[in-house]
Amino acid sequence: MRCDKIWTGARLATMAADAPGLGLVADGVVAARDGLILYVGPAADAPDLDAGETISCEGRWITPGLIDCHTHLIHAGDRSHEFELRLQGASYEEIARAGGGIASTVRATRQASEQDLVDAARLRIDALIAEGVTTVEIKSGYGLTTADEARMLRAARRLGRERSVRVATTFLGAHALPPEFVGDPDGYIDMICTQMLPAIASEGLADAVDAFCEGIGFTLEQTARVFDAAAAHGLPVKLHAEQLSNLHGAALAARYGALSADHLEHLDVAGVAAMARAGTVATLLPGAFYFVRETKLPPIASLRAAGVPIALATDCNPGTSPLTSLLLALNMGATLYRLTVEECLLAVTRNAARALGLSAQIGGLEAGKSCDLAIWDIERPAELVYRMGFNPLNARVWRGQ
Ligand code: DI6
Ligand code: FE
Repeated sequence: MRCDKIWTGARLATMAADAPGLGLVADGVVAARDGLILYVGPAADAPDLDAGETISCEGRWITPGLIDCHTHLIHAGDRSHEFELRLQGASYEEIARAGGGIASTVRATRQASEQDLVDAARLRIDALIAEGVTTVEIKSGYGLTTADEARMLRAARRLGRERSVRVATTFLGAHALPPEFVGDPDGYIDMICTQMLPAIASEGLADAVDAFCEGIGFTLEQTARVFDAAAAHGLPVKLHAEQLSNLHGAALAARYGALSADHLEHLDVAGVAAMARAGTVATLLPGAFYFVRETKLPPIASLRAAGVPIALATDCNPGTSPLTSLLLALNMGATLYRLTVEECLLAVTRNAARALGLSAQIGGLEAGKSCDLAIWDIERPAELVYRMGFNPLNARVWRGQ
């Protein structure tokens, strides 16, 4: 069989949907043709492969390229000063009153050109790429006008063209109330549904639609209107739900067949059941939990018992999770949430792909999927979860390159 490249002498954690656990293969081979996996599995079962290039992995481990399925990577400005103020005892409220918080990121993002946004985010995406990440989701949500949101999403798409990484974009117009609409959140939701979303959809700038359903964000009713508009444009939805309080956002998201509901610290049993029925992924964001020193744990045992697929992501954002290490998010998933090694690794591969609606293309080493690989200098997959601040990536392959 003719192929472009073959990796031999590897130990594989395929994360394949039909394999038990991590889908381990002791003496494995991966063959790529035209950017896709042509064969993956035991060397002993491999067909006759006639490769342009053969790479010997010398016993290293290969996993699917990692997937960061929830980020706010595109933004301008700097909020490290707020962090300093908080360490000196200032409250969020005081900081917000002084013009800080999310509003300061919105101001800075509105002033930034598309080029500025790409330049600032490049450093962050490169940090992820250096850890074997091959797919990154990027949300808008700091522009809050049609033009500013569209510019954020164009910058995200451009980053994906500049770097060897797949970028999935999400329109998060309903992230915060812009200053122009103070006192009129329903007016802003009207504008999202009748102007912003149609414009963004017609330019093909978003792969999904998200909202921040929260006391300090938008209500259940407002979220439902955004979801209806998304459905009218054929876009799948996901939701920031139950992060600070329980508004029953996850159940609403499940009713709309959401790809994922994210954060979920305050999720209740009814929400878990609704997500299980709908097949909605629970995307957990331990970086935000850690950074805001949250103490309410998401209902991991209930999610596990109900068979809700769990994903982990960085939530990279300037306010509550300035995290650009998916490997550290793995460690936090285990340390803070007591997820098992297997759960953590599936959470940034197979389940993260599902949270993006990309299960057919990525998230597992399986014939026909994109040949996105992370090759690691480790002795056991558990090392990827166990270590803190250590990067054992040996090589990264995206679409067979
Ligand atoms: N949840 C959060 O924690 C952040 N946004 C969201 O939807 C906060 C974003 C920020 O402070 O910039
Ligand atoms: Fe977020």
